[in-house]
Amino acid sequence: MLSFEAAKARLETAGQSHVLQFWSELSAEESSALLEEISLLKPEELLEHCRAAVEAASRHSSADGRLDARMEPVPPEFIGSVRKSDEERLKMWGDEGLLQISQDRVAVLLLAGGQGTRLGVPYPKGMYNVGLPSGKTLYQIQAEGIQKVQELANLKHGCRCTIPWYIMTSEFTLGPTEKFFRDSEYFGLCPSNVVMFEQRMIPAVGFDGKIILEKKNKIAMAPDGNGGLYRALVDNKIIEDMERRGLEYLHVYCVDNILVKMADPVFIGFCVNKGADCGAKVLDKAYPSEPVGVVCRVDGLYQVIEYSEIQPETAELRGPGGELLFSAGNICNHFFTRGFLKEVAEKFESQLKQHVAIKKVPFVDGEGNLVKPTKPNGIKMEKFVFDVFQFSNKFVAFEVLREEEFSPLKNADGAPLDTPTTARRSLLAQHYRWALAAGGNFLDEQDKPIPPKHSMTKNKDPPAICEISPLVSYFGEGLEKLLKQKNLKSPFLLDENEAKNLVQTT
Ligand code: UD2
Repeated sequence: MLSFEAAKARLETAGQSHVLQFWSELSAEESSALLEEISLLKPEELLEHCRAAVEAASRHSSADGRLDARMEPVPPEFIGSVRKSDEERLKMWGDEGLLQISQDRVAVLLLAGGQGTRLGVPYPKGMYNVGLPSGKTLYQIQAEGIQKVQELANLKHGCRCTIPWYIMTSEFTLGPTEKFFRDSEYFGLCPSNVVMFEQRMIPAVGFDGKIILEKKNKIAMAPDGNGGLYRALVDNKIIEDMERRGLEYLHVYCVDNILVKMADPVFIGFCVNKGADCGAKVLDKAYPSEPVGVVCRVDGLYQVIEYSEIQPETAELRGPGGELLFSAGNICNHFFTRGFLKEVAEKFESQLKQHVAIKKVPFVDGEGNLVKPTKPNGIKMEKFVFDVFQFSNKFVAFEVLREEEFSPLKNADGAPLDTPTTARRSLLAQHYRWALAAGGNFLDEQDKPIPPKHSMTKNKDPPAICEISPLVSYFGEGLEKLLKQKNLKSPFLLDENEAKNLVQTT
């Protein structure tokens, strides 16, 4: 444990002596917690962090550093696309992906270190239950997706493959996530193939360059952004772990998209087929201010300009046909080769851009009173996971269909978009479409037929409630043999037991 003198010396070097201003008032327990926190801060890094934060904040409010004038859209011919590809090509990519999976060369990595401030629940977002008939949480849906993809590869190639699941957490999410997985018995996955690790936390800084105290003995810390992944991979020896397991490809995704296709064989196959070291799924932006970054080129290099950093005028630019000029929306689904990750970790991590968010950070004032600021008072610095695209040797973008792949949970119910209700609706609408396509007929509670509806209004529930367990079908595959010409009473839950019943009644 760091001594008081050593902590004081460290903080003096970094110009942060105020952190100890309440020292004489702290209990033994409180003071050791503070010393512990200080022991994790390196004085030179802290000095540089605070300096950089103030500088970045002053740049943030000026036009310097804006990339809008240098942005170019990605030419459509450089984007692979589900919509524009025929069945045969999609099958070829899917087969390639399943082959790689069957050879134990593919893993998934979940970014789950965020605080989920907008959703406002006191537990990690992955533990959220959006109110599906099954009551499944996002984590469970993802875990079952992994199992199903493994099974599809096993069936096709007669193997017993594994898709390891790396989960990046932070100080906020590690404990509860670990407990949730343990209590849920890892949703049937082997615990040794679920690897949780922690990203770093960094202090929030005031406009005067001083780190903010959220309690008399606690520095206001926040995770270093999802681009903290690359440091965390090194800190936790994850690339070595991938190497040991013979993994070549990683599908990285964010926690809150209820339609995420885990280890999507088509996306993986597409990237492998193109010889890419780095790839991103994109979709047509729904409207100019949609909160997704845009994949574009800046000075010839692929980059994502985040929604918080693009100027509204740029986001609204339109092409000759009235379509958005910058329409390639990023959905935080990325592909990386292990080789590329290693290169980033070794050579480029320190060059990753620091993005600034000016936030209201609760703090203790000089008298030790907790203050909830009414206007922004703190600078938080974050790295973004996609900022490595510019270092890739071969980057590819892959356009997917929104109704099949993207419905994020960002806000609490009551907000107009991206809420538990919209996420639940998107999943149920998808499963309803799959069941109709497989030839199922829906009945209401009184056994009266519910007329099928092939195009649905976004803001309404589908005409019948149908939820299909990922353990039965993950991409809509294999449903015909179960549902064709079957009467399905809404609400209909197709889990493994129901699938067995249906097979028996065929
Ligand atoms: C992210 C993308 C945005 C778009 C959108 C789609 C980034 C930087 N932005 O924006 O372009 O694709 O998602 O939904 O990727 N996380 C961590 N550690 C952190 C911060 C976040 O692991 O320090 C995770 C978080 O748990 C989540 C993911 O990163 O799984 C995305 O974070 P977010 O929800 O804050 O990102 P958002 O919606 O602003």
